[in-house]
Amino acid sequence: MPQESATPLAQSPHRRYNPLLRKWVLISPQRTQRPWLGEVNAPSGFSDLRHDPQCYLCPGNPRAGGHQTPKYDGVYVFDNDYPALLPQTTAVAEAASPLLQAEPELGRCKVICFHPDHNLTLPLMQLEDIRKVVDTWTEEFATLSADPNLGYIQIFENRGAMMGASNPHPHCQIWATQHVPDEPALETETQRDYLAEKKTCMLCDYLAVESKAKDRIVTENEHFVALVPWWAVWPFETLLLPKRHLGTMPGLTEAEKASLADILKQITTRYDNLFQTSFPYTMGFHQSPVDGSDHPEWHFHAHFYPPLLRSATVRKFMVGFELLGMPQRDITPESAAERLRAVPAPHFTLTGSR
Ligand code: H2U
Ligand code: ZN
Repeated sequence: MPQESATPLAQSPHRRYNPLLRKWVLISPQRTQRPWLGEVNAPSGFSDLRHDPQCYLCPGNPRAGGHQTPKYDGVYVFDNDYPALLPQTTAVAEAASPLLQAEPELGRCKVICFHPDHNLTLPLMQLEDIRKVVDTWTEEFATLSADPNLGYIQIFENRGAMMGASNPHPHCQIWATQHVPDEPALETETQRDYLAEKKTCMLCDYLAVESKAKDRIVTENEHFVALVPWWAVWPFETLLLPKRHLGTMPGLTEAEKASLADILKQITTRYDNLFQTSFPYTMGFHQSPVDGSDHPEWHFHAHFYPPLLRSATVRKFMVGFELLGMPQRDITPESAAERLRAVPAPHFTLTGSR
């Protein structure tokens, strides 16, 4: 048995449990006692180009398959011209073995342009314009959830080439699927089991713990909290939680929608300011499945998974031990939250640094 001592978590290797996904993350804070090694890159990732004639998401430009993006002036939604899922199922051949299972999967794929301006990312958008995006997400969720063929709706944004985004024009995607995908299916199971056992909501309880501890909270407003979760895998991963228990975006009040727009602007601004770059990430909303069952266990939330580690160019790779064993991180979630709290709040491009 290895010797036990009372070394604080901030100094010794340990693992932390993620109850939403029933997974562990290895934390090795002794590798970088000080998370900040002083590397600074020139401000990057921003462009002054408001309209790119080559961009298929800019108003009035041609898209694939002979489509044209109209001259929109707010938020613009269209069916993905290269959808990963199709609205009709096609039968698949019977498996030759139970070890070779396959089943059809139908779905819908949409693209949502946040704004006509090619270079206007969420942190640079006006609050009222982000609010229009929140309203569109809510309407799209409500419409798609009425389709009896669909069981789950995933809204997500891939931002930056580092995350595989094919176009810098601010946009997100919706993939709505017949089956509930693995990650939200597991979150459904863990939240359901927690509710059955404790008679309370896991994420309501978690938020109460974090609100008391305070050291992982990055920012909050009247209705939302942004925090680096206890079990964060990515260096500056955050979780956005509504303070009230609700399962889906259509359950948000008008005031909560305004608060959601505000917390999105706050967190994405802090991200950009951290390394003075257009901070890459995958973000997405996890909402209750729309599979026809009641889901009292579900607490609506958003995950931000950003890959950057120390600067605008140095990223965390999930390779080696992480790929073969379990995720690992060096800086503690508490020091990541501290870094994100410490950055100045106004966006750096708006404060004269470029
Ligand atoms: P990403 O940048 O996150 O890859 O999203 C862009 C989406 O836009 C992508 O899914 C679609 C791609 O299929 N697209 C169109 O629908 N029409 C086009 O003309 C080009 C790209
Ligand atoms: Zn564009």
